[in-house]
Amino acid sequence: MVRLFAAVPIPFDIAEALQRRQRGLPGARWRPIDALHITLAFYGEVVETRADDLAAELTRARVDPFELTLEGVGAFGDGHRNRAVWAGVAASGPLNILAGRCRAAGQRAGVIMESRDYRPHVTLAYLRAAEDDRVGAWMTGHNRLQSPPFRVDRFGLYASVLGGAGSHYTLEREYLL
Ligand code: 2AM
Repeated sequence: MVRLFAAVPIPFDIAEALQRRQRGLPGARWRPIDALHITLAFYGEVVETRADDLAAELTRARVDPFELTLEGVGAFGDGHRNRAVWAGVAASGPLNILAGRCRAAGQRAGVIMESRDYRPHVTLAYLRAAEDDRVGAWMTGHNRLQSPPFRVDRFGLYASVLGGAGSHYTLEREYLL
């Protein structure tokens, strides 16, 4: 079994600017710079043969290259506490279409997909017992985040390997738009 997701990688200069915001929040486990991405579709644990089918189906999940801007920050919680902080993504039709096509590719390959709404974001940290007022203060300090627009001309199929210091991602296959 392999844990898979499709994602848009964040260009290095944009990721470096995000990295400068990864501080000042006790309890945050900041994600390393090479792990920063925008998930398009999450496939979960998939058997290897189905992973091969998925990789092939994703060749049909194409849109023309497009531009994205990162905008604002936020937090995801589970109703009790905040679990992650993230950078937001300015509304993008092409991104939503690409995400829908990656989801459809999963369904064609026989992956049982979760039915969550698609909320594009770049997770900056997972939180371990971070205090709500500190999370609020960090968000207030960064809510004017606005990246320069960057061109999206590829996406990847990534495997997520759970490790002691958080998940590590490996690029399994890259798709040029
Ligand atoms: P996250 O960044 O908000 O945690 C690899 O885990 C990627 O798939 C992450 O970007 C993660 O989002 C996303 N993802 C979507 N649904 C997920 C789920 N049910 N479990 C784990 N990761 C999920």
